[in-house]
Amino acid sequence: MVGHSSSGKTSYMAGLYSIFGDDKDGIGITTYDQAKNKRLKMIAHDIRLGKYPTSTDIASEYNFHLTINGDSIIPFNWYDYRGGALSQSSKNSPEVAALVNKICEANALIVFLDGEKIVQSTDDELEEEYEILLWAIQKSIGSKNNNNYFPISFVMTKGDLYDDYSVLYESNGLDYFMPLIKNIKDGKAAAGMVTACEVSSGGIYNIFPPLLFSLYYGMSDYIKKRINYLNSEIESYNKLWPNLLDDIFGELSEIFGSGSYKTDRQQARESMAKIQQEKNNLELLESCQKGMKEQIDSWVEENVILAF
Ligand SMILES: Nc1nc2c(ncn2[C@@H]2O[C@H](COP(=O)(O)OP(=O)(O)OP(=O)(O)O)[C@@H](O)[C@H]2O)c(=O)[nH]1
Ligand SMILES: [Mg+2]
Repeated sequence: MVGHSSSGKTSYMAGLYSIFGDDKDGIGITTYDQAKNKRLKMIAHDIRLGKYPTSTDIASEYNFHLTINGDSIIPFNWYDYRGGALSQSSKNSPEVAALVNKICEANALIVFLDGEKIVQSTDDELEEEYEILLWAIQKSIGSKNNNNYFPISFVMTKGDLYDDYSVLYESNGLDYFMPLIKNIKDGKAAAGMVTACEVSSGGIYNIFPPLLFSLYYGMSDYIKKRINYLNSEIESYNKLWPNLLDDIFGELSEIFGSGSYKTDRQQARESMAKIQQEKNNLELLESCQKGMKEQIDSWVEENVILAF
């Protein structure tokens, strides 16, 4: 996720985690990093009491696992890009180059637009604020392969400041992004959406769409690549160790105990079991795609998101 300082990235992440973190029901996210787990929950707890987090002064990365009904399915990394860096940069700065690289490597992008700024800023202020970000996103899309759609979600934050989200949708700031939105719509490299959210003492609303949109469009490429890789691993294990999976001898040596060392074959069998487990997980995820698309379509119908 990328967005300027104070656009609401960390608050969003904490809001997301407070609802979907360690969720045992349906889709959830979890981190085994106990310190981060505690910190995210603490931030959300504080926000509900009206106290926001301090600014993220360094870029931080969360190593999450996607869970389905509490079972860990795939690992994914979520990068909280330090917003402050963008305002002080020029197009040729190393920080901007690093951002472009990061977006190129990513499976999904969530752009945070400060709900206060996009409504209040003048054209000049918007240009100063968003020119580099817009340029970086455009450049990244240009270098994506066109085999599948790269998901880009624009999240307008701080929706609680307005009686109606239409203020955000009709803002000068969102208008500034229209050329990029049109490019995404007309091209085949990316799939885009806009939504508004709020994370405040009044409640946490509308934070699931960017996650699901990112997952739906971002994961098919990942699943394909991973399954191809796992299949090639299975093939090479099978060549080296025929009939590894119904390895009776391995079972027997486990029962009788083979001393303090593990045989190569036992090790291979364990690796093979892990590969099979990951493949099962990926296939389970793949089977959720249809349901995810239906959910996204119903959000479009209900104007919760605007897709393009
Ligand atoms: N009213 C309202 N204010 C919000 C909301 N989200 C964030 N804020 C305000 O915006 C400030 C910045 O939020 P953060 O989540 O820290 O923003 P950030 O994008 O992580 O900022 P950096 O870490 O500096 O890049 C908070 O201190 C709040 O004052 C929201 O949903 N509603
Ligand atoms: Mg932050």
